[in-house]
Amino acid sequence: MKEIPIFFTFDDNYAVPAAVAFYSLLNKAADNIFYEMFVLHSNITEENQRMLKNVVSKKGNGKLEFINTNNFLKNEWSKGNFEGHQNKNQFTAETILKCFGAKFFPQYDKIIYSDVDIVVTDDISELYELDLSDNYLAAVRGVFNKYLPNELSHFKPEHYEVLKDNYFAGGIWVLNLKKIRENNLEEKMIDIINDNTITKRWPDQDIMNIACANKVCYLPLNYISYPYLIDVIKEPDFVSDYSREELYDSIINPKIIHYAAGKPWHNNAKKAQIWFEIFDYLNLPETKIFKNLNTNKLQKKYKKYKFLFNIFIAVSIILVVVLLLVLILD
Ligand SMILES: [Mn+2]
Repeated sequence: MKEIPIFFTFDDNYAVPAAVAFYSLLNKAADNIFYEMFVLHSNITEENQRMLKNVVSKKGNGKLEFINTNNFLKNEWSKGNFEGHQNKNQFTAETILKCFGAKFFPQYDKIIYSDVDIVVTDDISELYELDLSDNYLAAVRGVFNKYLPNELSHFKPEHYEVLKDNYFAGGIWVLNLKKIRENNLEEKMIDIINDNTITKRWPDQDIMNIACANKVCYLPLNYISYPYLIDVIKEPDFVSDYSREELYDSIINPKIIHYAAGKPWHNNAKKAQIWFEIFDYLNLPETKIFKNLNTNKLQKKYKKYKFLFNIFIAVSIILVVVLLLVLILD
């Protein structure tokens, strides 16, 4: 058995997506692989912790542990220059914890980090075998860096110059904890968090990219297979550092499907079926993060009728007043 440590960090709202992600990871693991799984968190309920442990124990090839971070960096998060504050649904204080694996996992020299808005569609244990040499991490180069105008436009010139060809995404990392400790990189990252002259649009990614510039080992795009990429690459002005072969290979042979933009539970994601198959199998509940298409439609209908009803009431009142005036003046 080969034991592979992997950690995740999310808040209580993401317990259900995490269940799907965990099951898919264990379900696709090769026979000789055992995952030591950890969750960094500050508010996941006992009930959800039990539910997630049950999901992990289903396959018998993983163990799950919850680590309460006791609000580590919560204060820095609330005061920091994070554009993500404007979009509380997308980013929470937990987002930046993924940069701090060295602090929370002193027992390891290397660890995998993964998002939980994913479905793992292949064995990914080879990630742990990668020779990181003296790089801080392995990550996937951003596929939209050159195409989407707001991907990197927030960087100051000195950061932009360094990162424009190298900026990596945040969905999956292999962290070289030994190297990170040796060079006190976590202190440097806290300085970046506290430096309000640096705008952090993509909180975790920006911190890590600035701190790790030029010390990165790149993974194939297959580890972040974007469901919507197939549509984007057909745009006539699409540009990317990836070749056409690499782009299509990530779509045809995904290792991890990453619902980075549209989420299956918002009913607006491509390739959502594979996610819902696992969701159904695990008998998971539709929690408050779910946006049900049917109820939304009903709500829209109700709004329309409410509008008409209000007009009807207004017109009736006017008619009654006019009628009264006519009667009085008569
Ligand atoms: Mn994600």
